[in-house]
Amino acid sequence: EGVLVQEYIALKCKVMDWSARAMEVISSSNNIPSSADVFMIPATLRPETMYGQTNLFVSPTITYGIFKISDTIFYLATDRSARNMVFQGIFPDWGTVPKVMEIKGSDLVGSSVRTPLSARDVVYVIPMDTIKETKGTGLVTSVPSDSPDDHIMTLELFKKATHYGIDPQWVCQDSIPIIDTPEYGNLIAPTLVKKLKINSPKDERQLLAAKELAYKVGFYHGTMAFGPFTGMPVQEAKTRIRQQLLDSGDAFVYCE
Ligand code: A2H
Repeated sequence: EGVLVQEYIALKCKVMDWSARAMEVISSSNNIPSSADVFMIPATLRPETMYGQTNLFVSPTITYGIFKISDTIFYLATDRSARNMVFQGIFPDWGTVPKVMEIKGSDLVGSSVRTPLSARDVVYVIPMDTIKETKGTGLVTSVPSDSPDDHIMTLELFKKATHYGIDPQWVCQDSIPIIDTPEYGNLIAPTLVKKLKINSPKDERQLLAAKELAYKVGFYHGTMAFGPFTGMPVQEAKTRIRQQLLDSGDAFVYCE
């Protein structure tokens, strides 16, 4: 990671419905008033793709914390990211990690959240094994149109729903075209996954190549194909959409 600071946009995705298991764990802890809002907080480097969110990924093996912002607002993320947030002034008391409870990622699967800007509005929480506890907030918003990782994981989960212990209906099958490119059309990730013959999330080498290409082509040659900045180059739209998310209070800057 060197000495460079990575600046993420942390998105506030309000929980609409808990999975049955999450509901059980949360009500028995008695630490979150039923009238409070809990937000799952994915971290992204690509705010301009948020129109295309179709699911939210959690790691089934990570234990997440729920942190108190106020009597009515709570954030869900990894402990590690919460410690960083303390020093960035995101929590009310500088110096204290306001953790009220813990919950396993596997218990969160099947919950639903509201996703700011997304054409889909409310999306399901589904599992992704490759999420690292040591990066971001340990939650990843799924944009299968522009992220090869998200696209291949979505295909895998749909094909092997029983193996993953999920309801296939939770997995959104339609990528939303949001960025157009001269090279790969307006569904860059599905196009690259096919072209590079990527069959599973385990095809790490090809996935890395697809990710780099998707990022470069999207950023340097892409134009917006969805939303109020349609027709604008991605390079320009990116900073505007980022600022819009911050101004509306739907996101905050998170660094590590
Ligand atoms: B990106 P970097 Cl459309 N583990 O957001 C694994 N991946 C994680 C993560 C974690 N703990 N936390 C964040 N990420 C993902 C959008 C996106 C992203 C698109 C295209 C590419 C892309 C929608 N998912 O990332 O290692 C998040 O997914 C390609 C790398 O810090 C985040 O941005 O550079 C990105 O990886 C951060 O990765």
